[in-house]
Amino acid sequence: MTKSALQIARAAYQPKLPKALRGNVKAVEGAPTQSVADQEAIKELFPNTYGIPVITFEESAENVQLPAINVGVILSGGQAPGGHNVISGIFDGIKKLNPESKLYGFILGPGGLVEHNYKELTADIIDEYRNTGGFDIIGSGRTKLEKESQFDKGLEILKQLNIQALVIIGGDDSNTNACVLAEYYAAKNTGVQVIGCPKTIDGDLKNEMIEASFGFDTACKVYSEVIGNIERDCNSARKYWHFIKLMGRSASHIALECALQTQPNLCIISEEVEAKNMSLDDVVTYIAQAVANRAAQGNNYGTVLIPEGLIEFIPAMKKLIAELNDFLAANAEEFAHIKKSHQRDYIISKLSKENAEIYASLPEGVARQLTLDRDPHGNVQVSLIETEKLLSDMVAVKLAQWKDEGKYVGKFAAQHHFFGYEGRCAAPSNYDADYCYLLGYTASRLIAAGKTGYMSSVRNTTAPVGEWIAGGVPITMMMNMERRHGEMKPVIQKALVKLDGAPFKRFAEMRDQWTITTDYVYPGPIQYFGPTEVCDQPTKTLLLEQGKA
Ligand code: FBP
Repeated sequence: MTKSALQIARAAYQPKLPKALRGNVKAVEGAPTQSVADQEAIKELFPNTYGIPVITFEESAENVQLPAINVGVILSGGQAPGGHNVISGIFDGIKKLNPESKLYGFILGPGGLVEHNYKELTADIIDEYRNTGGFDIIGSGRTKLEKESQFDKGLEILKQLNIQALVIIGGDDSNTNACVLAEYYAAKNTGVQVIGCPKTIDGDLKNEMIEASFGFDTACKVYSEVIGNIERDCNSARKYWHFIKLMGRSASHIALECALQTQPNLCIISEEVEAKNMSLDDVVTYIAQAVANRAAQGNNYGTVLIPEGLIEFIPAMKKLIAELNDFLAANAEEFAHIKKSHQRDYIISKLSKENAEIYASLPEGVARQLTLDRDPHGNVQVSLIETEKLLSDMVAVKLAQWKDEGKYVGKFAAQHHFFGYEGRCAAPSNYDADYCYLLGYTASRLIAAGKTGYMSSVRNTTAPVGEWIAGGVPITMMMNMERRHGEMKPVIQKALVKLDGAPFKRFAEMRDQWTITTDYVYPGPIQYFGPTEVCDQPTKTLLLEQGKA
């Protein structure tokens, strides 16, 4: 395989370890825990994994040699930079405990466990993937592990390979499923432990004990590099408004972090739109007003960041999507037979009057995108909805109207961008390379300590790596009950942008100035080698959350 010069140099990077983990460790147990909400219900559903303590690993003088262990690993859901380092951390961790230990990777996500599709990950394979982006070492998938028949089928192969522990690397839904699996295997006394690792570029799997989901740091740096480049182009040509949609599913963490890094003229935060009960027209008016204000100063250019989940946070659109979800779920067969050219009218005829009116007002493309297939969790695939085009089209219409009324003088020409896949497989930044390796290494220590139902946790990550704190957090501690597909289910609470949190507050303080002045920041590409202030900076979100910016 031909490798780039950077790939060759980067392969030699040795992730840093905190002092406490460099030698022998001991697991120190904290007080019993409880779930964030709905304690009684969660306790009843997870009798074997509820209430267990938080674990912290500390240095130990005792050198414990353990029998060899076999471990399985699964990559679940969307790619995020650093997955390969989690796997190399697990590998190095179990080999250090006993060189005879083995690591098996299940192919293409949770489906690999159920279908008994696996491969042993040997040292030569692992070495090929150290510090690289992507999930291609074993591939990823979105099969949901939730049925007992799947758990039993998985158990067959785990027993056959003598696997004592399974590490599931995934987002909130995959870790919820990991916890259900841990409980099931514990209740059946199978002897199989299950450990989760917090992954997702979206940044929405975080709480008091999990500072960040891995991949968020690198993905935001990649997007911010390109947004900075666009801003510079924008400020050079001075003739376009750039509408940039950013991945991130429901939460606006990516858009917010990129705004803090690049200081665009505008950034919409979905959580604020919902809190202010804004309509689509309110959002359009807000953008159009900023365009008009800049035009009044002779600046017919600018940059707008839009989170991909925005549409679902506009209360009226949310209602429309909910009705569409129910309707399409119940009438999938009939809808599939409607000619494409008749689908719009068909949907309008089936919706309630209020929603039919909103649906009819949407541009053709967006209306069609709202009826596309749902993901396995029943969600609209927001990455497929071209919100950036929808908004710029509607802004253009409004500005034309204002021009007729003499309220706007200027030119409006838009360019559209969507950044998502570009950042999900980037080579992990030093932060993600270290963080991920350590999440994997810590998972191996949780396994060695006989733990199950835990998420690998690494904290204090705005300090130098030597001071990072490694341990495990009971997954039940992060759970609450939520309605899913009409039923109450235990799930990990999704972390949306907090409007009273420091990152949003900083943005809110600065945004009016950024709208009027052209105060762009150009972060440039991720640096892997060089001074620590250039190479090892965590995200602004994390620094602000920890009171360090
Ligand atoms: P995860 O929640 O699985 O980490 O997915 C992240 C994500 O990149 C979202 O930001 C995006 O909406 C989605 O995946 C796209 O899904 P797909 O990869 O299936 O197109």
